[in-house]
Parts: sequence; structure tokens; C-alpha cells
Amino acid sequence: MEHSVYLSLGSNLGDRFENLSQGQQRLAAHPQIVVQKVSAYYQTSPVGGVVQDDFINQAMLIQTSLSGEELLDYIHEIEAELLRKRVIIWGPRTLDIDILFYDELESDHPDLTLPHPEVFNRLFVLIPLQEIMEKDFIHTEAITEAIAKLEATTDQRIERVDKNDRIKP
Ligand code: PH2
Ligand code: MG
Ligand code: MG
Repeated sequence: MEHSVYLSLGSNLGDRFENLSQGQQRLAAHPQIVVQKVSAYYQTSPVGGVVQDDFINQAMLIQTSLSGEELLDYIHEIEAELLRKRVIIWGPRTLDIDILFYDELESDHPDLTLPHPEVFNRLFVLIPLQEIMEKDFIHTEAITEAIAKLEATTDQRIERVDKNDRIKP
């Protein structure tokens, strides 16, 4: 499993913790993916203007022998499967899995832009990511700086939550 990939997972519909847990299990079930690190859960205010419920977000570090495109295809399968099972009306996300960093790869392909173009603007991505990033990760400093800047200049709300404290929907 030669590639290190950081992922961001988010859900704001249905049983959000269960959706993230299903996402993790399905990633881990792939023979070419090993889930190496998983952050805590964070409850976060929606970013981007659409009025919708709070998200639960989480970051993961995986090792994989899949290419970026192959990994993206598999992620789309997971997202589609969770969507089919649970969503009645089109709207907020049952499960969204975004590829943040794939090794040190840079790509401006419209289907897979790397690093993810919004990484450094989103506390709901950066705070979970900071928790799990490896010591030699090349973006460590940029991430720390971006968090400080966003905390000072935006009102993005993010709170670490425990799955066991939740009220089941
Ligand atoms: N994802 C979005 C748009 N806005 N806001 C939060 N807090 N968390 C998300 O995962 C999120 C979002 C589109 O993918
Ligand atoms: Mg997203
Ligand atoms: Mg996405």
C-alpha cells in the first residue's frame, strides 16, 4: 500500500455517526485500502451558504495501492450506496467523502483537484486533519497557520463530540 491519502468525511442527514461509520467500514473492506488513522467526530456548522443542519465531520488517513482515479471511483460507489439506502428527498448529504491529499500529488483535473481546493478554507476539514496528520507531513505548517487565521476571521463553529453522547434520530 504505497500511497498515503488524507480524506475528509461528512454527513448531515439521518444517523450521521452511523453514516460515517459505514463509510469507514466500506473503505476498510477494500482489499487495496488500509485505514491507518481516524480522527474524533466533530459537529460543525454548515459552510457555503445553503441553510441546512449541522454536519458531523471526521478525517482519515489511509494507505492504498489504488490510483487517485480508482480511489475516487470507489468513493463514489460508497456514497451512492449510502444515498440509495437512506435518502428519500434530494438535499443534504448522507455521506460525502473528499480526497484532501494524495501523497504530494498536485493535479488540476476537474474531477480530482489535488490538494482539495477548499482544504485551507475550512475548519471542519483542518481541525480533524490536524489531529491525525503525520509528523513529516509537508503541509503541517500551512495547516496550523490556516487554522489560526480561520479561527480569528470566520465564525465557523466546530465542536468535538462523542458518538456515545448522541441522541439517536
Ligand atoms: N460539506 C459541504 C458544504 N458545507 N459544511 C460543513 N460543516 N461540513 C461539510 O462536510 C460540508 C459543509 C459540501 O461537501
Ligand atoms: Mg465536500
Ligand atoms: Mg465530495
